[in-house]
Amino acid sequence: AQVSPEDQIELRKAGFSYMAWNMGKLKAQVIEGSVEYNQEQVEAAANTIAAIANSGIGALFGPGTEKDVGHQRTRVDPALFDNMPDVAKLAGNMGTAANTLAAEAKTGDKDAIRVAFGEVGKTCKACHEKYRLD
Ligand code: ASC
Repeated sequence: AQVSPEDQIELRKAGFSYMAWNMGKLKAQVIEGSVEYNQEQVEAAANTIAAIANSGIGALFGPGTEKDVGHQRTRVDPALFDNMPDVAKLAGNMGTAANTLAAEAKTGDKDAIRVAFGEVGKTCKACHEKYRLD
């Protein structure tokens, strides 16, 4: 089904926000310890991050989504649209790192989860530094 440029921006932002929310849960439980570690919740958060990272969210960076549309604001750098092979590589790295995080979450090995969490964070940052404005 066709998704309008305005809806593509809304959906991709929702996807990234939902990933960020789940990264926050992991941060609280395995990095900061501000929330007690819960195996089921950690697994669910990691699985959710992996699912979104591997969902084909890149398809929501279609023509006409290089700038704000209607009510939707975007911080995307228009340069992203001229570098799709690189973007696909960065996205693939995120998917791979997120799958590793999900696998480590399943084991419950907190040290391994911390490392895998850090690796996922690096893949978020890699794309932001290249293709997100401000
Ligand atoms: C998050 C989040 C990001 C990434 C990034 C990692 O939890 O919202 O954008 O991690 O900060 O460097």
